[in-house]
Amino acid sequence: MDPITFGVLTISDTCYNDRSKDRSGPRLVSQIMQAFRNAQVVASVVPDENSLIQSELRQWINREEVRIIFTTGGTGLAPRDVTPEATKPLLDKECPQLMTAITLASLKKTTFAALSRGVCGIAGNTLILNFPGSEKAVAECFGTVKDLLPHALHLIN
Ligand code: MTE
Ligand code: CU1
Repeated sequence: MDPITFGVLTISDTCYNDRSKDRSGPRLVSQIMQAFRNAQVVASVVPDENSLIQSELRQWINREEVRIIFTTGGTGLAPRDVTPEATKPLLDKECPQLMTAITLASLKKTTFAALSRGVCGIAGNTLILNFPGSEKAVAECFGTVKDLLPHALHLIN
């Protein structure tokens, strides 16, 4: 795969208030660097606020070199969990089977995977995937999709 830039967006009130509590974001960054030689990564932390999530996502979507964005957190059932609602309006196309693949693999690890509402889709030339917020979950979800990503990007453009 050609060198590309990944975005890793941690979405969590707790991590926004204390960056040292963010374990899933750094875990994703290290997994990306291990899996993709020459990968560049931009990473950021935002609270569980629709408008702040969307403005960060939009900035990355508008950058030509950012081809894949992983979000982590805010996919569950709590009142403040709004990651899917913030992501969906930005998508040109949804990729529901990508999330089905993630969910199927996740359910083999834990039934609690049924409590994630994350979405996947394409915005411009960028593929966006909502992962849950735990370090364990992002490791599992990244492992499920990593081999699909080069072909997915090839198809997007
Ligand atoms: N998916 C995987 N693969 N592994 C996990 O441990 N945890 C689940 C689920 N998905 C989990 C998972 C749990 S316990 C919750 S509450 C939901 O993701 C939502 O997590 P979030 O609110 O942090 O996004
Ligand atoms: Cu949970």
